[in-house]
Amino acid sequence: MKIPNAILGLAAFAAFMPLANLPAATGPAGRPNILFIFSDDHAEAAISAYGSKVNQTPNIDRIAAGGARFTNSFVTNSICTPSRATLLTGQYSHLNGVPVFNRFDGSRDTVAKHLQAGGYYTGVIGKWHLGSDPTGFDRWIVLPGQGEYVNPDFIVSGKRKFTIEGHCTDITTDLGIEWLKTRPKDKPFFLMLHQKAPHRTWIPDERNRALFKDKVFPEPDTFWDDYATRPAALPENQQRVADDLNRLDLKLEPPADLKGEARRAWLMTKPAEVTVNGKKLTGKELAKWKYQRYMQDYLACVQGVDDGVGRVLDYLDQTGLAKNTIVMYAADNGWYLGELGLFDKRFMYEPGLRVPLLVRGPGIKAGSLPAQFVANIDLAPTFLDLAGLPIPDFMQGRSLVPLLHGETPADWRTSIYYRYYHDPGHHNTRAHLGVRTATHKLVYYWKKNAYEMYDLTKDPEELHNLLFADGAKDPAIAAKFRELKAEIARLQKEFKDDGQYADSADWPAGSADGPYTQYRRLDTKTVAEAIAAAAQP
Ligand SMILES: [Ca+2]
Repeated sequence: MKIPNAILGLAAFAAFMPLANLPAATGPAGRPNILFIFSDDHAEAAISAYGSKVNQTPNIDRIAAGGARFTNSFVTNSICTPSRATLLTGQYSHLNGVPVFNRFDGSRDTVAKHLQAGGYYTGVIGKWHLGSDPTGFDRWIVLPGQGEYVNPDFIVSGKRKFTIEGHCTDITTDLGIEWLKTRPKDKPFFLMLHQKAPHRTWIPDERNRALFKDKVFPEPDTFWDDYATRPAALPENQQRVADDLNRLDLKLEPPADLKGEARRAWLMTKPAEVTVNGKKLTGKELAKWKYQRYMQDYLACVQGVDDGVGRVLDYLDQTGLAKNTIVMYAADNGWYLGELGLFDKRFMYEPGLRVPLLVRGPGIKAGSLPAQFVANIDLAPTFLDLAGLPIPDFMQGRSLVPLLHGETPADWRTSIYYRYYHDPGHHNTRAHLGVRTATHKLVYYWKKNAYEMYDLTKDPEELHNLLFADGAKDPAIAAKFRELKAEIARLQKEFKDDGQYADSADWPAGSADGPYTQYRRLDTKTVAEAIAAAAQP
């Protein structure tokens, strides 16, 4: 067991967490509540506190203004299901058994089980996407698989399911507030409030759709990137705005006479020609139009998430809970807003690797900007440390509590190890691993035995692969290449990555998408009825 940092660095917590009571103290006055708000595919570049050029997120910004905004926060495998398994276990994919979209084994040890056993009332609401039912939670209500944006189904314990009418983002927020209202008041709480939005296919609520439908967004500098110097994986990727958005993504209306499979096939087609207001668009002109359509709906979905954050923060303020509640906001993976011509995540270029992380609450200095390298493996240890509970050895991350208190442990990490497996998989994105340091990045496409290396100080947009052609003949480049390869080897040893899932034949069985067909269907429910149903075993 590692000694909780909350015990070591107690000064900021002393006012409400007496040393003598640690770690057994329970009750709302003894330990902080933890509200973790998670969204799906929310780019750091679509948050105004992070300097967004395309939208304003006033409510997420409230967390930054009242607390800490991490400026170097990364993800270790930039897709949904693996990120969620890491969130629960504090482990890399190769140890938690979820390298791709496979089912999480609910009998594994998780942060929720430790918090529950440690006296917290625990819950998860919304997007789960781990295939198995949640374990370690006192009251949970989650979407089956990816879930739906409009009139979504939810599942609860006892293999039951029902529909709640409305928009998923608003419903998830309402469920969160109802959960808080009806929770037992004699324990601190740990609530994971997980929005489905702004995940593809980007269906916003009507009020935000109306706000964004005519907005125009600047294309990023690298939107027309030709991938010169990076032949290993970018040219064959299928997550390009210009070529890979389908008619459903673009909200094009199918001909009325199309039904069933024919209608579905029409919607799944990636159009090379679209008629807009009587004008036929192709080529560059069409790519530019697709970008606007994509951004309008994506950012409208983000706005719904931000609205929800605001309502939850208001509830905490109005009830007085805010003074003893840590609120965290994060996203499950990075996201491309047209950088390198891309949408989606996966690639460990900066937009895919970076994730927002904002934290406010007791003991955290308002407006602080921790710049240390942190990753999603650190979240589970942080929850436990905040709760004054020991961090089990199986967790590979470190508590962020010292960083939240303005301290920098002398041995804090200076590099991030990354590994993406889903190949063959969605979007034809090639499997890769790599390391990011303060100044450089090395990417290795192991199935192609191809490397890319970038100097992030001179080339922050990662357009110039230093190893292209005869690049490695330059002695300085060759030396940096050796250094970064050695760093990858060191990190693989530290994190026990033996390449367990490098071959797709070795991926674990089971799907993150269920099946949920055998779950018993109940009548449509209101939010209050749904939370009441979730309380029954
Ligand atoms: Ca995601």
